[in-house]
Amino acid sequence: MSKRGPFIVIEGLDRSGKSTQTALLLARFEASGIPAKLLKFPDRTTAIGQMIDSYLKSTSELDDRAIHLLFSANRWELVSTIEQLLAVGTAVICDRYAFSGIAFSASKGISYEWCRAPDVGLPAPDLSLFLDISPEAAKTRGGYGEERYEKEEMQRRVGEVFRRIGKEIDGGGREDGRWVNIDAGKEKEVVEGEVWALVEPLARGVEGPLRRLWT
Ligand code: 2DT
Ligand code: MG
Repeated sequence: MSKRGPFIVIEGLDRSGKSTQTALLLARFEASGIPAKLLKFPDRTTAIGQMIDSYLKSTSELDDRAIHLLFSANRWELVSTIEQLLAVGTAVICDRYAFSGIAFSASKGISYEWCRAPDVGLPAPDLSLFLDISPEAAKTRGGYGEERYEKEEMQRRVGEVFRRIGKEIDGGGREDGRWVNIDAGKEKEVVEGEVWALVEPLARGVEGPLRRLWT
């Protein structure tokens, strides 16, 4: 059986270097001659994504559960794209995924189980890397931006939920892939090396079917 592409998710707090690291990872794949595609959630280009974008920029208001479901729908509308890419052997790198969905909404006080439900059954990453940075270190990188959620107290709570998600995945067998916390406070080159060391064993393809999240 031919191998499918690996599905790699990079999660992290604001200012953790997610955009930088996902771009560097894509470049590593390209330099190795391995086809790869970088996706980003929320994907603000779709109709649903535009609603999310205006919510994040505070030009619209939405009920906490309604926006949560839009974030999830924004992933479901990309599922066939992800599946098709993986099937032809292309690596898919995602900048944020369902774990951000849970972490941010649960931080607003919605129950963890309610937050997880709409994402049950999504393609499961083969590897999830969490770029962890303290709010203090984030501050030294120029602080947070203007968007909703980019506040120290929110980021602190979000980090706690991310760590809970990671523990559950590590303790929950293989269905949800593997979760690794990375200290994103280090130099960008160091973080990049750690990321590639974890991704490289999967880079040329994965045996076996794509798993489903939390099933
Ligand atoms: P970026 O700064 O990465 O564009 O993210 N978010 C993201 C959620 O609340 N739920 C989700 O499901 C996802 C994917 C995190 C924009 C903000 O959107 C938040 C930060
Ligand atoms: Mg942001």
